[in-house]
Amino acid sequence: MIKTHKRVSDLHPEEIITPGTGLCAGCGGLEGLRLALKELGKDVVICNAAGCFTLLSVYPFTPLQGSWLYTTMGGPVPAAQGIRDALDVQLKKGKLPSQENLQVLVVAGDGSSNDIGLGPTSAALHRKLDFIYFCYDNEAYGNTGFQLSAASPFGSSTQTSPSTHEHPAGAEKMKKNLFDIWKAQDPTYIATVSPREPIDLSNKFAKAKTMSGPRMFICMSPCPTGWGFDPKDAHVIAKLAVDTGIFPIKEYFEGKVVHTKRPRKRLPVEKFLERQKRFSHLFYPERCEDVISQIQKNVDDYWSHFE
Ligand SMILES: Cc1ncc(C[n+]2csc(CCOP(=O)(O)OP(=O)(O)O)c2C)c(N)n1
Ligand code: SF4
Repeated sequence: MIKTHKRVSDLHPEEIITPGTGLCAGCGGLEGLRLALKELGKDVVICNAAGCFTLLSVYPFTPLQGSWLYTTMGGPVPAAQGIRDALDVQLKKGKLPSQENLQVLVVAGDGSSNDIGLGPTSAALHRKLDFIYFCYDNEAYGNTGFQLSAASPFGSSTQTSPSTHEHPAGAEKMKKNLFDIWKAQDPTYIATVSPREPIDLSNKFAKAKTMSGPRMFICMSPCPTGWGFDPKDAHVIAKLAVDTGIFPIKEYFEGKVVHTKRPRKRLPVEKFLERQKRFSHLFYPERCEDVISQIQKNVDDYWSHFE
């Protein structure tokens, strides 16, 4: 039976990522990965797509206790396939004792996950590759200066989608629905998680660890540098994303989607938007009522299917 955590003091005390990394202070994705690795443990090999998290392990320094393979932006899943195959061959030949088997974990940003890496990922899902995918979703190409990705939300400003006279909303496309794209290929498990919901996150990783096949986590990753807020407020921003209903916390398992945390009374979306510089054009020099109302409507429409 899976042991479930009820309070933060139940979480594993051991840190698999030790303090002192090259990532920004207050990085929500890093907190998500720290919690995830507490659950997965040391026997993990990470296949990392080029992005911010590449700075986690820069040879010869690493804050990690497990192994790390750096790949191109499109390459982490093919790398995971190669490692899984190599482990399976060694296990089959009896050259690797079963207790030394490793969990293969992909760590990639939303740019890699939604854009260039999606084709190989879809192929691996089709082959039912046995791996876990951790997408830290900072809603842009963070490492290269915060450019628009397919996960950048409607109404946000990025380096390549600033608010202008002709394009006052900034990003004009809706965020790609990575959860549903994965769901269409019926993987073993998919979950969205937030670093501000550590019990929910940890229990989901504990559950996924007992399964095999493709398993996916999309981690809401407040990014002080790109989103424009004080690093000390990362937990507040992450909480507002859930409480406004902008970031639904859910899982997909055995054909069903279940919301594992529901905002009791959803706060207006502007409580989340007004705290970040990337949405400041929606409030100053004047309020863009049409864009704010559209964002609210999108959230209301989503939840109307489940209320
Ligand atoms: C094919 C390719 N194009 C561009 C780059 C340059 N590049 C390195 S990291 C990065 C951003 C990746 O964005 P994302 O996957 O969202 O991760 P994040 O940077 O936000 O951590 C880019 C564009 C690259 N490495 N490879
Ligand atoms: S730019 Fe954002 S996502 Fe990247 S390390 Fe810094 S806080 Fe994290």
